[in-house]
Amino acid sequence: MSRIVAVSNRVMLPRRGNAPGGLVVGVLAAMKSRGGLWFGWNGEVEDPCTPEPTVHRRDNVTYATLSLSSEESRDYYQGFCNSTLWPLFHYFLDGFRFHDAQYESYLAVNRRFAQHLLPLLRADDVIWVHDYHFLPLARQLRQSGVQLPIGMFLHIPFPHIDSLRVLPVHAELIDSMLDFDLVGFQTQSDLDAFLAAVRVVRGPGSVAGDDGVLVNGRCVRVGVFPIGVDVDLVQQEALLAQRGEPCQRMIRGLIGKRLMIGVDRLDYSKGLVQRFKAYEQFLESHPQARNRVTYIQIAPLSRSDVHAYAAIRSELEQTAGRVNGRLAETDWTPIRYLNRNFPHGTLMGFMRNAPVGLVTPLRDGMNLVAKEFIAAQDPSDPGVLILSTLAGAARELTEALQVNPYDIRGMADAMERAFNMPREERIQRHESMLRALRRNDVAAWHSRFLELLCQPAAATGGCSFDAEASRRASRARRWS
Ligand code: ADQ
Repeated sequence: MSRIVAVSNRVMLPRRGNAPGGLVVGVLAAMKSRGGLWFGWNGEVEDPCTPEPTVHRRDNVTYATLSLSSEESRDYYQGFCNSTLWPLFHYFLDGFRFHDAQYESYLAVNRRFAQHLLPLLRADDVIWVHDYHFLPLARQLRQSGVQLPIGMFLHIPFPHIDSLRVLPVHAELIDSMLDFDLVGFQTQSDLDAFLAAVRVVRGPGSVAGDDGVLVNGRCVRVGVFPIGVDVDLVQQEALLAQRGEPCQRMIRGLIGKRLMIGVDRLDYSKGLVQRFKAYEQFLESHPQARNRVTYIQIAPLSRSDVHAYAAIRSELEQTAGRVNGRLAETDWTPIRYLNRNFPHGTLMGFMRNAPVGLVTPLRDGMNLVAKEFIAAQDPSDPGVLILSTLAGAARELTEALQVNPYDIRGMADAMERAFNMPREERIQRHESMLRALRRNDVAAWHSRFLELLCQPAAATGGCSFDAEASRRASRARRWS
């Protein structure tokens, strides 16, 4: 079996107290089950940056990491990754910025990482690149002569071409993505948006069907691979944590109030301000709920050196403060807002104790918290998930109470409905969503992706359309 080489912006060595985010959880699951090499940034910024990768081995995974220089952190990471690609791919055009120098830094970091990866590669490797930080990595590796299979999975949404066009280098980026052998997306609409962009950049003849793109006679396969969770593991974690001190303390702190929970990285894409306002509206229009429910929002700070993140943080503090100031009683705090990490198991225990889970991003590639909330529930008395239609997870979790995250009144009504949903209905919705979770769990996600990446294109039906007809069509277009 080939060795798997995973490449991601952030590589985290498993350590007690680490709270890995969505991408890391998925990659770690793939690496743990198959072993291999995990290569990327170690999260540190130093001048000068590490000249060579630092290598560690844990269980059957080798970790090879590099640091970033302060200039790279500013221009590549905070700049092009977090102030250009992240807002654009999540459709936040207000927050979008483009600077040539930051794009140059993005290319240079991709080049530097490719150069350091080269000597670590073996002849039988399969390379799996993750996310928007490394869209041009395959191009850099190919230019150095690498012919191994290289796949890319995009964890965040892929925007429609009409938004993507605002990025001056969009054609170049799309083109470089076509140096991968397989490009995977969370949902069908992300894939459709990518193929629409490819048609515009390379001509309609390059795409036929939705499983392949033809580039200079070579087939680049594309597909949908919704990321999932390890359902049994989450269930075990939730059960175990429920008996532990942190959960018991949380339950004591509720003094009998019913819990509504939100768990997110603090990011403007997660819709937290709208969520706080919807809760305020819910308490205003349903005064009987006051002093009976408590909303706990856990949101550890992320990317706090990017301006937009500092702004959302202060807006949230003000909104939570206002709601609590207006409505709190001596024995009741309506919103408990915590900017900190918890061990994963503890979070699953918190979720199991919550009759309502609130996952209302303004845009999200998938959202694993939605899936974890369902998996963590007690099947005989499950909680209700309120889920944004703009999260990738909404495509699978159709039995959640789906809401428009910009519709404050709609979300407030959903809270009322969730707290009062009869048990029978909750059980039936939960069963159906649990089935969906098991169909697309984290093992299915990585094994489907890697199987396809390891197979030659002809064996998988990718680019099964008539390549010669497609070439004729693009020649005809050039002359018309
Ligand atoms: P994120 O937006 O980071 O990642 P998300 O899907 O929301 O990820 O998952 C977050 C993960 O971090 C969950 O496993 C959650 O339990 C954990 N987590 C969150 N807050 C925590 C806390 N306070 N303490 C400990 N753990 C915490 C990107 C995309 C998503 C996509 C994932 C995976 O933006 O759309 O679902 O990758 O592909």
